[in-house]
Order: sequence, then structure tokens, then C-alpha cells
Amino acid sequence: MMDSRDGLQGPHRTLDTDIESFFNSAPPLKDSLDIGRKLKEFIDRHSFSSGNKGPSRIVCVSSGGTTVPLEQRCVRYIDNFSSGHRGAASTEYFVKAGYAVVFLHRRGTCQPYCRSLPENSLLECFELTEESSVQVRQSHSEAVKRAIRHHHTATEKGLLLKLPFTSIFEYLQILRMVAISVKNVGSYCMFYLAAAVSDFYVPWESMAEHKIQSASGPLDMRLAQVPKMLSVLRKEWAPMAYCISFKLETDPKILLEKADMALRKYKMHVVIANELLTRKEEVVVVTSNERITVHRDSNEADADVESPLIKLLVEKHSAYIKETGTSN
Ligand code: 9Z3
Repeated sequence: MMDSRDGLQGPHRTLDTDIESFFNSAPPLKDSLDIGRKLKEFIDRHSFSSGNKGPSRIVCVSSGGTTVPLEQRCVRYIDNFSSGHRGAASTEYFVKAGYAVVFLHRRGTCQPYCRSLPENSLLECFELTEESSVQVRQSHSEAVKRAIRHHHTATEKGLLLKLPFTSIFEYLQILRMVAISVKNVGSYCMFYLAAAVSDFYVPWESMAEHKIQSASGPLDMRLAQVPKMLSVLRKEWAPMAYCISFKLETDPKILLEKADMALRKYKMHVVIANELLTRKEEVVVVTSNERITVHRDSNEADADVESPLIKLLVEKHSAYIKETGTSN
């Protein structure tokens, strides 16, 4: 029997079929109706001309690592190192630059405006008074006020939509929803994909339903390759959006070459190359005709590399909007 994909040949057929079977076999997204509603409201609010200001720019920032469940009733999973710092910091700078941000983040990872607060912020930043009411500790008062002020400004203006994920299944399903819903925003939309996405996974249908038993001896498990969604994001989901992905390596000798390859293979507008150990100090912005190294300003104690990085990317996005003829 022929299927509707029989017109496709070679690698395209394989990739499309892999992507289709990934989504078909993924467990259904629990809050998909709620996510769809929130996305629609957010995008409607920012994609239509408001007064004489013209449409806003929207960026989807992905942040943190995806998990790979080993059991359907998940007890164990494979995870990665990502703290979500890059995504959270970048979100703050995008909001500052006037972008509306869909912050697609791993549950429990670093959040915008909370980066300067201690890890256990509730217990460390607050104390009980003699009358048993709660007050901010003097030592943390400036940091707490700054965080609350900036967060409120962003949320009051409706510039921040937070969408959480945990597993690779959730991440890719939500990314697809976001991408399809911003299609009409065209070149005003940007994807800034800083999430550390699993390369390998256990397909849902071949996954054990119940907790894997240790009494069964050493565990032998075959992981399938996660199909690369970047091509389909560029080709089908949001073809006009400005797309930035990240390339992470631990071996500096192969980093730039791999970033170049990703740029060409997935037709990204920009690939940001970073090394695990120096990722907070410097990154290299790779495009088809240049490589720009961006450093953290080492003279300032709380400066981060995301500040000059986002400034540069916003300029590049402006040039792209102009080039595609949609500038107002
Ligand atoms: C990155 O390279 C991010 O910059 C980091 C940020 C994950 C290193 P943290 O969250 O770290 O601040 O702790 N993200 C993308 C990594 C990735 O999975 N890239 C894929 C690859 O390298 C391409 S989609 O193959």
C-alpha cells in the first residue's frame, strides 16, 4: 500500500518519517489546550499593530535540558548539565530590548530576574519579625526589590509567557506549537534555542511501562536518535522566523567546524558556538560570512556575556527584518 509520503525521496523521506513517528508515538501533552490558549492570547496581543507602533518582535527562548524517561511510569530518566542560566539571562536582555518572550524552560531551572538571588531564596532572603510577620532581610533587600520590580514590569506589560517542560517529548511538542502559532508573525519572530536537547531517547512504544527491576541483572538499552527538528522548524513550521541555535562542545578543536556544519545543514541564520567550561565567559557568533567572538565584560563583577550577545543579535535581527522587506 502506498502512503501519502511516497512522493518523498532519499534523506527527506527518512527525516520526515522519523519526525512524524516521533510525534505520533509521543505521549500526549497534558496541558495542550491550556498552552494553546495562552500562546494564542500572547501572540494575538503582540502580532497585531498596536497604535502606530507596529507589530512587536517576539522571541522564543528555549532554556535548560530535556530529560529522557526510561520508564513510561517514570522513576528514572537521563538528564544533562544545563542550569538554564543562559536562557534566563538572555530573556531579561530580550525584554529590555522590547521583545515579547516565550520562555520555554525546563521546570525547576534558572528563572529570569532570579539569577542574583541565593539558591534557597525564600529561606535566605526573608526573616520573621518579633510580631511573626515576614520581612526581607536587610542584606538581600536590594536584590529582592530589583528582582520583583523587573519581573513585575515584564509581566504587567505582558512581555513574558513562561511555558515549562521536562521531557524531550514535552519540549518538542511545545516547540512545535509555538513555532506553528508564530508563523504569521513572519520575520518579526526569532527562535533562540539555548536548551540542551537530548540527542538520544527511548521511543515511547518500546519503553518499559513499569519500574525497571534491578533483579533482572545489568541493563541493556538501545537509544534511538532524536530527529533533528531544526530543519523542519526552518522549512515548515516558521519559515520566515530568524533562527538562532547553539552548538556546545567540550573539545575546542572541533567547535567552530561543528557550528559551521550546523549553520549549513539546518539553514540557521546564526549558530552560537560555546564550550562547556568557558560558556559564561565567551561565545562565538557564527553566520555564513563571519565569526564574532563575544566576551563578558571582565571589569564588571555582575556583567554577563548575554548582555553584549543579545545586543548583537538584536542588531542582526533588525537587519534581517529590513532585508525581508517587512520593516515598518
Ligand atoms: C547551549 O549550548 C547553551 O549555551 C548551554 C547553556 C546549554 C551550554 P546553561 O543552561 O548552559 O546556562 O547551564 N545550548 C545548546 C546545546 C545543544 O544541545 N545544542 C545542540 C548540539 O550541540 C544543537 S540543538 O548538537
